[in-house]
Amino acid sequence: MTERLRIALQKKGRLAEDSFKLLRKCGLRFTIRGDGLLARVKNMPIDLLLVRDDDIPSFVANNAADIGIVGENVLVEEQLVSNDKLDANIKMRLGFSKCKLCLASPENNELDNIIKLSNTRIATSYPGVLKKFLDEEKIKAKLVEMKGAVELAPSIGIADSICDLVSSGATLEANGLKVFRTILESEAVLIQSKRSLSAEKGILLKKVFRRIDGVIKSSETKYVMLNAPREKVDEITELLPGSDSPTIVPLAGSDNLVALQAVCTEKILWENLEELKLLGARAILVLPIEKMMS
Ligand code: PRT
Ligand code: ZN
Repeated sequence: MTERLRIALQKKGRLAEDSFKLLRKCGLRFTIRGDGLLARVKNMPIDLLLVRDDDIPSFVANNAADIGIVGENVLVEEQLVSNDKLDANIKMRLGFSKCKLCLASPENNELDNIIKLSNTRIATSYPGVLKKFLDEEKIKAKLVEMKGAVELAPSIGIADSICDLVSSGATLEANGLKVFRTILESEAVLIQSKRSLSAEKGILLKKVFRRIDGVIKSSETKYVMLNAPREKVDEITELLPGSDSPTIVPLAGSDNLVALQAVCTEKILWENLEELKLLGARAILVLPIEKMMS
């Protein structure tokens, strides 16, 4: 019987949809039902284990899943608070669910520097990460552990400042709080244990990694086509973010214009296009790339 690879994913929440989308882009076909703990991938020997994000590092470490997708913040916290050393390590950074774990305090109060945290109360859902930070900074403060709604702690009088995740900053602003220090930057990561896998699973896992890598690379990679004055080709090539050796094709009926085509591996901004235009580039097209394999 074919062994099935098991991937632990968040069932519901901020990571869930992007994790499903990533795997679907990798060619995995599956349906998520409301109540199920397992979703079967129809076209590959893979099962998806759908759980709360906090359980993902220990499930990977304890062999309930072979790999998992989780926020780096959760992985680091679980590693710090777990009694045994967790065998769950970052294999790939996935580039979505970016956020920061920050210290923030009520606006207009003098708690605007970590030195001033001594002997104060800090509310957080990340006691492991916060304690490590405070120990490294040699600051003694009281941690008030909360499971959620950490941003309310100062206004209800149970803490002087908070240590919480921030993405847009709107929640902090709505609660009159201001960030004064970032202690961890986070994004979704793919994690794996150091356990060795059967040859069969190993081959399948390599295939999944190669596809994920291809999806991540192709999301920023663009195919650029433009017409350029022949004598400006070198300067124009230098301006194309993350491209090497473009294809240059003569343009029918024009002696001094060429068509240039290149794969750009870095983000292309409007500013890049404006600079290209200043050098004489015309008819600039930036096209998405759906799949890549090198
Ligand atoms: O139920 P389960 O335990 O699986 O989910 P959860 O409720 O613990 O986690 P969830 O779904 O809220 O978040 C999952 C992961 O998404 C986190 O562990 C982070 O890695 C990542 N992430 C990215 C975030 C945010 N952005 C984020 N903004 N997690 C939480 N937030 C919170 C933030 O603390 C604030 O309270 O969202 C609120 C809005 O943020 P602002 O700054 O945009 O206002
Ligand atoms: Zn959670």
